[in-house]
Amino acid sequence: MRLLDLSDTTADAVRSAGARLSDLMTPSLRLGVTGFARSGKTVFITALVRNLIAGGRLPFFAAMAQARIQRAYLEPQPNDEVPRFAYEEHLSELARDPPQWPLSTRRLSQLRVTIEYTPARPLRRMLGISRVHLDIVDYPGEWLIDLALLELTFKDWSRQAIAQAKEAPGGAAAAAWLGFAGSLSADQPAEELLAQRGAELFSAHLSQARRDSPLRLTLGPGRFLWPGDLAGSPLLTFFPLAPEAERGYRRGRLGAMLERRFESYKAMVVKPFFQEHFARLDRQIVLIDALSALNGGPGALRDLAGALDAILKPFRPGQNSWLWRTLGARRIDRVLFAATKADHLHHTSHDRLEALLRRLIAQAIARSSMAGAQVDAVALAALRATREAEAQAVAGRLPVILGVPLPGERLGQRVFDGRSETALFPGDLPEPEQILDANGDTPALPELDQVRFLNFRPPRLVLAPGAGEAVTWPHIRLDRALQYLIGDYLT
Ligand SMILES: Nc1nc2c(ncn2[C@@H]2O[C@H](COP(=O)(O)OP(=O)(O)OP(=O)(O)O)[C@@H](O)[C@H]2O)c(=O)[nH]1
Ligand SMILES: [Mg+2]
Repeated sequence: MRLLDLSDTTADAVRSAGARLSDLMTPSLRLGVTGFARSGKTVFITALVRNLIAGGRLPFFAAMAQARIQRAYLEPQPNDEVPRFAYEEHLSELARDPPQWPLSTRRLSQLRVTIEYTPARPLRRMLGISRVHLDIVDYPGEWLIDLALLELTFKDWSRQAIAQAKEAPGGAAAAAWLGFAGSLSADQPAEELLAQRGAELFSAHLSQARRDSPLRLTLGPGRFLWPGDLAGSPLLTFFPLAPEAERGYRRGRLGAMLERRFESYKAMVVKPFFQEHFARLDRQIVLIDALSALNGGPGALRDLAGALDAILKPFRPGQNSWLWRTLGARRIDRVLFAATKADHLHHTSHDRLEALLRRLIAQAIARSSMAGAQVDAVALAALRATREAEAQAVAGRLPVILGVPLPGERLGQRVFDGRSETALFPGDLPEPEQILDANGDTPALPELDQVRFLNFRPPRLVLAPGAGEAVTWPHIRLDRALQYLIGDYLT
């Protein structure tokens, strides 16, 4: 071997060792993005990544506004066992003609964006460009609600779930499951086929209850609704059974089998999720579709308040001491609650939406005590699908929004075809105190009946701008959310 070859190879080895070393020293920030089904998680993550990578217009995101971001790019994610967030696919759905919203995604996924930036602090700036890995973890909000199961015995959970099923108004699936479960005795022999049939009927009831009232957010267990990679797993083969007596179940009997599987679900599904994913997050954003809850009326708002309360459970110290032991030193220090789809409202109502969200979470926080974590609220639209205008009405000029309602959306008698732009007066959002009173109750509000929101087509985006063309990604307050969630890591 010639000397030159050797020295080349050595230099390369030194270089790549250097790269590995600096990668080890690159801090990573794990951001959890959660929210209930259809709350806007996929659109939010796609928007966040796109705006970081392509340099979007983000005046309230200091590092971008001060032109300190040199480069942001996708890198292979660190955890091989977690599916990658399908960023490119979602972006290409938005770029179709006509543009489409991304398809529903209901499992855990992850994406790593590496950001290279010039530090703002003079001393650090002398050291040159810094790097941070942003690991974004997307998971269903329903899984957070499962934390409550850890405090329940199989019998308590069964009582609750049966009472809930009886409340489901006229649900055929609920009746079918209740009929089946009611015909069984805890003392009959444990048979696998019974467990499977019961679990199928129970899941069908939960899915129908959720379809009939999408805003009943605390239905669960979460994996029965959104199984993720557990679809078809024996860990989901159980169902609630009316307790017949306080004494324990006999070995080899149906009651004992279902109870054991319920305990396995807690030990092998719920706990590992908190240990492996939740406990390793640094920051968290909880996306909330408060406008759909407003559309659903007082009952839906009450359900939302209850669900937010449940979502905050993991942040309450003492309630689950094993969780706090697991969280250890590294624990979520900032949580942002975001009311999504703010573009369904005229900007004159954005502050009210934010204030309503603050009121909703204030009550949830008052009932707990959020150790350690700072909490804030924002009303945002990750991808703005509407424009604003004024229309002349008899009563004067009305602030309206313009957009293309999705095909099949209805307003009174009118059914939209998904092609034509429409001007809509969504109504003024009432003051938050009127919507939620001091007791956290939601009185019947005639004004609320006049507030109506439609779903719109996404806007046409210029994703590959030609010379002189700007990248377009209209949004509302996405930059403020970014500043709160990651801004301090880029100083
Ligand atoms: N107008 C408007 N609509 C939005 C926005 N974000 C989401 N949406 C609407 O909400 C729907 C759901 O958004 P997703 O991002 O898919 O929500 P998700 O939480 O990932 O939903 P799942 O994967 O089904 O749990 C979209 O199909 C859009 O109709 C937004 O910023 N503006
Ligand atoms: Mg999704």
